[in-house]
Amino acid sequence: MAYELWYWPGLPGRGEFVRVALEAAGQPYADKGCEEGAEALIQDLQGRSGIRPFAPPYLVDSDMAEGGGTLVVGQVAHIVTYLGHKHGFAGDTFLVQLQLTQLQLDISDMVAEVHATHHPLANSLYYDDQKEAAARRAQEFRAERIPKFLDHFEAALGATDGPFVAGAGWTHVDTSLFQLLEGLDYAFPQRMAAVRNKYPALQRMRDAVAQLPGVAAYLASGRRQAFNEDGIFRHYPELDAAE
Ligand SMILES: N[C@@H](CCC(=O)N[C@@H](CS)C(=O)NCC(=O)O)C(=O)O
Repeated sequence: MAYELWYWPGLPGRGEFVRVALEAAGQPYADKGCEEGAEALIQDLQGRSGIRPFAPPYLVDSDMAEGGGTLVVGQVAHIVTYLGHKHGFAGDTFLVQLQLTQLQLDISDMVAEVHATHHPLANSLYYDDQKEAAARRAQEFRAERIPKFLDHFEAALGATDGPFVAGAGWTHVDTSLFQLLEGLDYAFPQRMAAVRNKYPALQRMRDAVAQLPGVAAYLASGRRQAFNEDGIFRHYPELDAAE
């Protein structure tokens, strides 16, 4: 198998953005963190030298034709863009490719802000140790940041006739937006219910991604991990509200 995905077991987290892109593209992969556990992941990462991934997820591609080497790619935005270039879902022209990369980085920014709603002070502290700051951060995220980011993605989808951001063919941005919306719905169900009607193009894209044969098969497979309170997208009822 050409691809190995290394990510923490037991949570969809950032690894799921990579999984959805691989599944949409019909590319087989070994889900190494899930198969071998967290200790194996730590050992694998620490065993790598030189320019190595800073943190999971990372993708190992042992099928690099040029030079015959093994490539290790870190950073979600970079991984899915790499896959898109390799398998033809990163846009047709250089200009579109650049725009898709930009949107992919915007998605990474929003994901980091989602994480900050439950970990506003420090990643090393428990949620329980930063609940007060989390409540303030989540209130600001719900009121200001969700509309600002979703308006931005809705406008991007309005640039073509859709259903995808680059038009009729899906790209890595669509699979990532799909996963982002899934996560936002899990973490902030009241807020998302309140704003959902403002984003018809996002909803249409999301439905179209879910219907891609590879994604539909994955969703029906039972292999997709459920969201939980260990990942990026956590549902803490006290952090959600309609406003
Ligand atoms: N910007 C990176 C963030 C990677 C990241 O924060 N990974 C988390 C898990 S979702 C992690 O294990 N971080 C360990 C650390 O930052 O020390 C990406 O998008 O891939």
